[in-house]
Amino acid sequence: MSKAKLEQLRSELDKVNLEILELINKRGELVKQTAQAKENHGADKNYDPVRERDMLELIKKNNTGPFKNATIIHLFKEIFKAGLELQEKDHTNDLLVSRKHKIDNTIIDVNGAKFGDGAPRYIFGPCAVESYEQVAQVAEQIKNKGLKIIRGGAFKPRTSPYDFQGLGFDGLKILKEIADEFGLAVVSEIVSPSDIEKAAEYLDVIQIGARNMQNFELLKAAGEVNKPIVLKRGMSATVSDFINAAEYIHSRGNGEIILCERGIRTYETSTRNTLDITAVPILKQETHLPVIVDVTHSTGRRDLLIPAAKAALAIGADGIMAEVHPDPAVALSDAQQQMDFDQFDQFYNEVVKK
Ligand SMILES: [Mn+2]
Repeated sequence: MSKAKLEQLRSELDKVNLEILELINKRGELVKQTAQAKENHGADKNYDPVRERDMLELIKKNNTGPFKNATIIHLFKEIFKAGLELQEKDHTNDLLVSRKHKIDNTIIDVNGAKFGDGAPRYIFGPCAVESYEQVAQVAEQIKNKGLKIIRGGAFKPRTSPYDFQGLGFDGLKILKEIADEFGLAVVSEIVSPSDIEKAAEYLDVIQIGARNMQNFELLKAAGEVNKPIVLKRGMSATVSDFINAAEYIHSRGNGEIILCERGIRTYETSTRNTLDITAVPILKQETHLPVIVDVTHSTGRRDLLIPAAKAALAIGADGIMAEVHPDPAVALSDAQQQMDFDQFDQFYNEVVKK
């Protein structure tokens, strides 16, 4: 073969490559348009296995070689897969909670504490509401530090059904009474969709806990109420699961969502959960929502609260949640990890006041 002939073949190959490139991109455009047309018809399923099989059959029937059918099918399946990914990528762009949907940070004002405005915000309080006296003591500590928010659990989803389950609405009433007395806003967890509307009368912020992050009926109910939501990450939820859970709330009209990283379950046993610290900047990049870190439940260790909080703020968290109890040793839940008042002072001096 002459050198000139080889050059000519190579240049033809280059030309064919560019033609294939053009056709693949043309196909990508058509796939996107098809997805759009499907959506307009109310069909939400992008992947249609029957349609894919029909397309592959048609290709096989027309294959004249030199490639074998198996090779051709393999190549086309890759092209189809790339098309599907193109549709999926476009779909995440459409999420209401995504940064692509809204570039500016969502700022959520809770009793003057603006979550997402760039300054760190704090939510402290006991794990569970046990009595008026117990909550009032914590409220006084919070107020004396010039802080604005108290947390406390009235409905406690516990791992064991024999553990303290909380005071329910009686607990919410205690929280409301004390919050009014001390000028604080109240954050508390709701576990049942049917309680949300009634609970909104007592609460300033509704928390959805880790164990309920994929309780979709609860998420929908939270999306229909006119109160900010603290949504905790499920202990086995990926960042994508977490973002989609937030989307459930936003899709029903309530865009005031504070995401709370609270640790995930791993094989590590030296902490109660593993604080997924990089989830914070990922969530900040992927969504426009404020992101806070619960240092109590992620670590499960009092000695790690301060370093974990410092790390969370250093990596870009909009706030910290931590549990404080007048006498943690006798607490009805999470006795191992709540701060007493001396530790609260220390936490305040080292983390909040700086
Ligand atoms: Mn707790």
